[in-house]
Amino acid sequence: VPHPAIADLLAASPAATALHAAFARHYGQPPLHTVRAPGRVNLIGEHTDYNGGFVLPCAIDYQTLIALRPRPGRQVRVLALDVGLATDQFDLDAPLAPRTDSPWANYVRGMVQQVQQHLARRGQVLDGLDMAITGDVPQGAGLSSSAALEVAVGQALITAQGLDAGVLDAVTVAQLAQRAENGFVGCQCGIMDQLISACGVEGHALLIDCESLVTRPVPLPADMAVFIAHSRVQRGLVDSAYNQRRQQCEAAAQHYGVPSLRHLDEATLLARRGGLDNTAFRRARHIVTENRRTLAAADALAAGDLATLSQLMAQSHASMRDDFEITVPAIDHLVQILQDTVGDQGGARMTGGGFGGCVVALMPHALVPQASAALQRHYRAPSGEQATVYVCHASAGAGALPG
Ligand code: GAF
Repeated sequence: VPHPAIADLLAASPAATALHAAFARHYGQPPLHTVRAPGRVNLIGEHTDYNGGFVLPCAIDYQTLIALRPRPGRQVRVLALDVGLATDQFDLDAPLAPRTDSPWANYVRGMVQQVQQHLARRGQVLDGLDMAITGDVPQGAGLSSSAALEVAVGQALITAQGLDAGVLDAVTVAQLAQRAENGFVGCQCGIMDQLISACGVEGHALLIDCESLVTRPVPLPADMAVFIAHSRVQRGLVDSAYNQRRQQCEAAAQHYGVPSLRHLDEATLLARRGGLDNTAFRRARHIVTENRRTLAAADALAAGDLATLSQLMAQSHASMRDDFEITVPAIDHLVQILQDTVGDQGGARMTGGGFGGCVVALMPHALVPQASAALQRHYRAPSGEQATVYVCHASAGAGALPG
């Protein structure tokens, strides 16, 4: 049975209905359009994006929704349903500053600013609009709720202005969203999260070359579930540890004399390691081997070779644990439980930036009840909480809802 398109399901969903009602109540008129952008889960290829390498994420069927209506004048007004109906308002002709009192607003402001500058470079002007935002991407879980918000704002502006892909295409939306996050929000992330949210393909993972930004959709077998377990370990020190890993990778690239670790092969990694400290060497080894594993995993998935996929995901997890040092004991335990359950019928590993957050497993739908039961029986976070499970379907990237 083909999975009904997410956009069609959403257009009539309770979330969209509640969003439209809130918009109409707040602004005194109904919205004219509704757009969506999904969160994501990365199947393999971790911390490779900012090293110009390969990643294999899929968009998930948890998303940010924005209802909108163009308005005369230069004001942008924003209503956030999930932040207690918080609001923001700013003038498109005034300098735009980050708001320290409401972090959520900075994703919106940063993205509006980027799109405005992009249009200005083409001699076009961004007009005012009203937006109302809601969504079900779990926040702080490592499933890219921020990228979903940025890309949804980009899609809202495209739809409000009727921009065609010649003016603003999906890859450019992702680049602008990454720039908004780097510059306006202050997180030095790579391009993966924004690109998969903008360019995801229904029923597929996307192999992304983060240097050229060329993508290859890789079909997920129809009977395969994308099983995500949130460890309930709060991701501590995420930004500082993330930025530190980035610096260590850059130092290693400099040592080897390559523009990025993407351009280092495994023979050279070993042959020219003299003088490089052991930590930076292990960081580089993770990136170089992870790029190889990611390319191999895309081929294994496309060929339906689940035994190979299983090994590659296990090796990826071990490399994140031992060489990149971004896992924590509770996450290692969670992965072990899932690996024991799925065996060579799928695979499991930590996903995302690390230090807590989520584990991803690919497995036949038939194994989902068993995997959930194993987690209930054998897993507790240090806080005593159980893992939260999300069984997902690979979904399409951002777009406008019908109607
Ligand atoms: C976070 C970042 F935002 C991504 O760019 C990526 O580096 C990921 O961590 C690790 O693979 O999600």
